[in-house]
Amino acid sequence: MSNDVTGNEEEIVLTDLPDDELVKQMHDDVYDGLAEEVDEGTRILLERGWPAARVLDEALVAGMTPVGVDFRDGILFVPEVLLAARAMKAGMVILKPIMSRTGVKPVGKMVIGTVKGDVHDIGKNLVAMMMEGAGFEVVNLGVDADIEEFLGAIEEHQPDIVGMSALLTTTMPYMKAVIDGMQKEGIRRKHFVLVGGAPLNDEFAKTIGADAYCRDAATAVEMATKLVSQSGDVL
Ligand code: B1M
Repeated sequence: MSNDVTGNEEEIVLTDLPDDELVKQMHDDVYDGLAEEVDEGTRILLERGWPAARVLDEALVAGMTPVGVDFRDGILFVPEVLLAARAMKAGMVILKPIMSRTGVKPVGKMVIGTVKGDVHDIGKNLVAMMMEGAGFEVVNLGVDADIEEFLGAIEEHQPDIVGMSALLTTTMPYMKAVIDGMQKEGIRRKHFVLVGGAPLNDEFAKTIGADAYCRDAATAVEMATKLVSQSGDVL
């Protein structure tokens, strides 16, 4: 909806908007938690020939950025942020199968989860989607995953890469607990460990004994692809 010169609300017809205005509208719709509109906008951009990765980056991820800033600054609160996250997911659900299809041959396998105590999954799911798009088979453990879940999935799926996500400073240390668990089982050197999440950095990854910190999904894909292609030399 928007106001016309008389102050009355006008219905915005998404299909009538040119690409740039549609993308701006989608940023507003993510911010306002309007899942149906984000779903529609995502479909329109795909129908107009946008690659799924571009829709993801320019319409959805860019739409979520001000949500993070306003949550941090106390302008938005948990319920609004949840709605925005759901709206973003409405678009991601459409993009996921398309991005998964783009990878032709399986490049490798990844087990990924958000660590125990942490329910943030938007970034982790983005990483999982991008990895699938790059041709990896991904086993997604969801959120609040404990050591036993990680070790069980590693044993069952024998992944090349173990990925962990944490968005809270209080849950970051749990990544080390998982790595220590792998060490204890004598399997640490059989798998690469990549970690990510907004509060992490290279130094932290090094300290806990991970192979690398990935600042975003694209870096995770690059790093995983590089490590797997070199794995003959390393593992
Ligand atoms: Co939360 N939250 N939250 N939250 N939340 C943050 C993280 C926070 C920074 C907001 C703030 O205060 N500024 C803050 C953490 C402060 C800190 O510890 N440093 C915070 C807090 C405090 C909390 C609660 C404690 C709030 C409360 O209840 N008082 C609570 C904790 C709940 C819990 O987990 N136990 C909480 C709850 C929530 C919601 C449930 C409301 C919701 C999560 C919904 C969901 O995920 N399903 C939520 C959200 C949405 C956010 C913000 C606004 C956005 C996070 C997000 O999705 N970003 C966030 C503020 C912010 O980040 N600016 C905030 C978009 C996403 C695409 O980015 O996750 O960073 P990101 O992922 C990136 C990279 O980091 C990287 O790639 C991704 C894509 O490029 N990456 C990886 C991530 N994981 C990776 C794994 C890899 C590789 C790369 O493996 C190989």
